[in-house]
Amino acid sequence: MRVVVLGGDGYLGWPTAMYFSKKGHEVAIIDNFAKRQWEMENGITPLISIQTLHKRIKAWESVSGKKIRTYIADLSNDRLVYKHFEEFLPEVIIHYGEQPSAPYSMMGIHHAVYTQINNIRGTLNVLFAMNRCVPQAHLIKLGTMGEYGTPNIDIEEGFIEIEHKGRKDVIPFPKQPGSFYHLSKVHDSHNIMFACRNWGLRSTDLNQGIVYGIDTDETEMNPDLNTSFHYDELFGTALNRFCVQAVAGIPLTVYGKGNQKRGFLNIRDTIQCVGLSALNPPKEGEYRVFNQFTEVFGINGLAKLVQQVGKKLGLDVKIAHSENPRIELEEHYFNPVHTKLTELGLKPNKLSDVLIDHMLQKIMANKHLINTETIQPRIRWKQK
Ligand code: USQ
Repeated sequence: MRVVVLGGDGYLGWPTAMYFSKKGHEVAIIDNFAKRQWEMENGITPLISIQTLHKRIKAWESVSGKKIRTYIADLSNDRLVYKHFEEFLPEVIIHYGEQPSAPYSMMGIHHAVYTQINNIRGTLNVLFAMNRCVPQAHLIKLGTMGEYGTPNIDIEEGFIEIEHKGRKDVIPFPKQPGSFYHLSKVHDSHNIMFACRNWGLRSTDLNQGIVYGIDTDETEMNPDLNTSFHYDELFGTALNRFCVQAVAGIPLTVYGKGNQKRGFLNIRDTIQCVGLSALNPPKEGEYRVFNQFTEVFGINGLAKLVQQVGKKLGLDVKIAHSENPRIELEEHYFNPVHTKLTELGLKPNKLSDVLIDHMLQKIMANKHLINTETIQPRIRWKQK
């Protein structure tokens, strides 16, 4: 298959591109290096520095013998999206090319507006370009479990059957997202569903949970193939942050009571889920939603796990509950359905002591690179 990875220079995009390339697919990356710019804007870097995309691609070619094509383009530029789709003619479009951080989107008006314009416009351009150049292609779009929020009922997989005044219908599950970033994904979902219904496009919207992990099989092949592992307030997700804090000797930053529950998955499972989605495309005109996570954890539980595993490695890990910088429920019901990817054959890499041990050891080997100034949360959800 010809597979294009939008945002192929990122934390998930780069390992995804290598995975499909290794499987023998023809792979191209489209990226504008926006993530590297957001890092510079905020004075943050991944823990282990990553190579330029050009060097990564060369390193990949030397270990795998396979070429990955690159197009440097901003998805906001519709002409470039059309041009590159016309040239590469992708059969599968994997779309990670968005601003992915909830805190970044909550920094203020400019960051909120930027996040929504960047994400929604980029996705609209992809839909129009797909419709014009490759209407039979399959769009695999990274959405988020955060689109649903934390309602007091079971979360279904995209759609819910409702009986109202004696009539029934299956409609999109209600959305109650918790940040302007998560809202951007909701708006994308509506636009994609509309394009499928109107133009007959096909798409899988992956409502992904919180990803953790440093390595995939491909990144481990050569240090120049590392992916960007963040631990700062903006781009570091909870468990990744806790592991770095444990090594740095900083009390784990649990926000509020820590009883917030979320769906989590290993970075290896992101790749596996995207792979399964690509191999099992939807029908023409079909818009489907998969809830993409493997396990539910409470934030306190994760912090305790890191503390326990850290202790075995001689780390004295403390846990500190700080005032929650976000506006979110700290005690809530959370029971999302997630069977569709399992039905397609997903074999989860579940969180274990061994895995946390592996992450902690890798971080310990790079302890000197930790910038402790970027760890404490500064962005508040409440605007003055
Ligand atoms: N949290 C802490 N301490 C921290 C960081 C986070 O207690 O140091 C808590 C947050 O308050 C929240 C939970 O952990 O309750 C998750 O926060 P997060 O920063 O790990 O994840 P989030 O902001 O929700 O966003 C991440 C990704 C985003 C993806 C989303 C999936 O950055 O791209 O869409 O996870 S989900 O959360 O399921 O919507």
